Amino acid sequence: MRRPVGILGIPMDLGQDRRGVDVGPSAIRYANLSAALEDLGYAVADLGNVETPIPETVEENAGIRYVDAVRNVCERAAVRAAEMVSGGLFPVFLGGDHSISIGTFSGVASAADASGAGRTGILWLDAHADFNTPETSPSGNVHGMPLAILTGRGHPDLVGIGGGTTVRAEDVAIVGLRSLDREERESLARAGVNVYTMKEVDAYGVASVVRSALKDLSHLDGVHLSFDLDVLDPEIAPGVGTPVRGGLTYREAHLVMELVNEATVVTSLDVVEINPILDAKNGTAELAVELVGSLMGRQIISLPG
Ligand SMILES: [Mn+2]
Repeated sequence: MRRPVGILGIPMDLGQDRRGVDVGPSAIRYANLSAALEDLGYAVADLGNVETPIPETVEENAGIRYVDAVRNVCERAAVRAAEMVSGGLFPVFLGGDHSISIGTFSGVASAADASGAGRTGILWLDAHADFNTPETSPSGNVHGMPLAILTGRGHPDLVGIGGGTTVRAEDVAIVGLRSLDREERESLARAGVNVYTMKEVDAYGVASVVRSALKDLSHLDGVHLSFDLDVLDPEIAPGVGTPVRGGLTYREAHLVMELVNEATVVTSLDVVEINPILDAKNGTAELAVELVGSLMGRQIISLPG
């Protein structure tokens, strides 16, 4: 039987410069995420939001911006994430900027590990690798660092929080990459993460790329899908924190989700970096809800029984 879905908002915008992604959870709820999942036959529990301070009320740390506050929010998110897993829910986390994944992945992976459910990997759908460390980051913004942190690289206050689980580089696949900082490129290449850029998508087709990425992760017991809306082309998803031209088209994005659904490997989900202030009539959040529907089993033709 399919697990009931738990929804948890983490309205954090401390990991980046532009305001607006803190409104992401409201925008996705306004686009009727719960109803879309209930239509697919899931029981849905909305568990509200993780308490998150606004930048005006927290102290700026030297070096990495707001590192203490980001850490606190991620610790809280990790606790809630672990509770969702041990309560038998399929967790859907609504960001917020991508630094929430430091907490969400740590929480779900630690709980899966502790319960004997085994090893969890990551499918990272993103225009960026988010693989900066404090040494390589041009901005000091944490949302450019979560994947490095989750593999054990980065600021000691952020590595190993929420149960201490890190992920091995070979248990991670990035799809849709098209923008890297110079030194981040070197560290990503050295790390041994499975990487599929938009060049591979263009050359081989998105179906072939997704199948390869799923094969890279096939040894794992579970996969955390971290879905940064900026993997989509800004023409179809203008309401994101850091848009980059040349992303997935509407049909490519649905096909990614449909193929991932067929593989039945995903055990938890982040939906991050939606910025309603930069959006047009909430279209990016509505698209996110559509794509989550495809990930969770909506079919163009569904046969009875
Ligand atoms: Mn990202």
